[in-house]
Amino acid sequence: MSPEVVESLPATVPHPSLSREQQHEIYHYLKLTRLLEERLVNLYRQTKVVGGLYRSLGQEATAVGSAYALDKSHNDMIAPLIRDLGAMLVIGATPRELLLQYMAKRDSPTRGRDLQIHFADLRRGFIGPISHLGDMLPVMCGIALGSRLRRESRVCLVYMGDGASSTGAFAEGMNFAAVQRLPVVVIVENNGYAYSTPTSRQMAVERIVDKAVGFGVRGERVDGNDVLAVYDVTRRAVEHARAGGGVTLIEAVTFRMKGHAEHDDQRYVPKELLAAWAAKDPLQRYERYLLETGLATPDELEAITQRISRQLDDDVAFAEANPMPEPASALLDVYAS
Ligand SMILES: Cc1ncc(C[n+]2csc(CCOP(=O)(O)OP(=O)(O)O)c2C)c(N)n1
Ligand SMILES: [Mg+2]
Repeated sequence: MSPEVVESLPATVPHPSLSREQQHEIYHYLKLTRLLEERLVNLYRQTKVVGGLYRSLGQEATAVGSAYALDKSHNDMIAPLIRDLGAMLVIGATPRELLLQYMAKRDSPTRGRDLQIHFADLRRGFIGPISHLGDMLPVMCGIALGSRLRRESRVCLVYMGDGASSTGAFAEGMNFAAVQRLPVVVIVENNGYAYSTPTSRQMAVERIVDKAVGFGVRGERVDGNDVLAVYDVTRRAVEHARAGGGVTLIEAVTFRMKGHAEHDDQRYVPKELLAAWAAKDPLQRYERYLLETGLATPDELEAITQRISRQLDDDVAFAEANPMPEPASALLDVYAS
């Protein structure tokens, strides 16, 4: 079973509640995610990226659309995974700090101690991924419970892969969140594979959203390549959670267009499957929508792209010029005193 294609119909009228400016902003984040990753691939090939590079190519709409549905005025929070660069950007991580972090440079958020998107900023509302799959959910349950005890209105959004949704940590976290009716939204990004294992070889359910029934929570399934559909479904889940309704499990059906990481040539993925999903590219699809509804002109989209490219030129130059950390700094911030 490869993910059944749940394609939502192409929208032909402007979104009823998002303004033109907001929809341009969504385009900015989709494009920024794509172009930043392209810069990272370049740096990786020059051996300037330390560690692995995990692309979100083809999945950008899931990360961007869901994070865009959160509300900063309530201090909502995300727990991203490796393929949620777009969500990190939406919530406020900057391309410059991400480039520094991928290159483990002196002025990176973790000063070279960790890599990729493994860093946190509670003020901006993101916690760093834990490598152990599934564990972000129990951690976010703790944050959500703590917030509720302090009578805060925060909603916590947790990202999971299809593979992660087969772990014990996922089951424990779902059950705890469900029984406590925590203000948690879980997005399972069903991208067809976990490493080289197709979804059908690591779970027996046809639709991941059906797992919601077993935990007694709301479930919704969405076309993960339709950024506005992802936004709508997440917005509903966030409002439901904030009103005290508890957890929603969202299955976003999408596809991993690259291997697990840059070293993986994904020869195990059928070519026809890649071609079929390439035709559903989330960025092109959103571009078509903006142009066909008259929400943007080609010149406006080009101007957004040019702005991003100039910003990335500066940020890449800055990150490349930044030195590696001093070896002695490895001991800083390790002990409290
Ligand atoms: C508990 C645990 N088991 C195995 C791994 C090794 N591992 C890292 S990523 C990955 C595949 C993840 O697949 P999925 O959850 O579908 O996310 P995707 O990479 O497709 O986004 C595995 C097996 C791990 N990090 N944690
Ligand atoms: Mg997967």
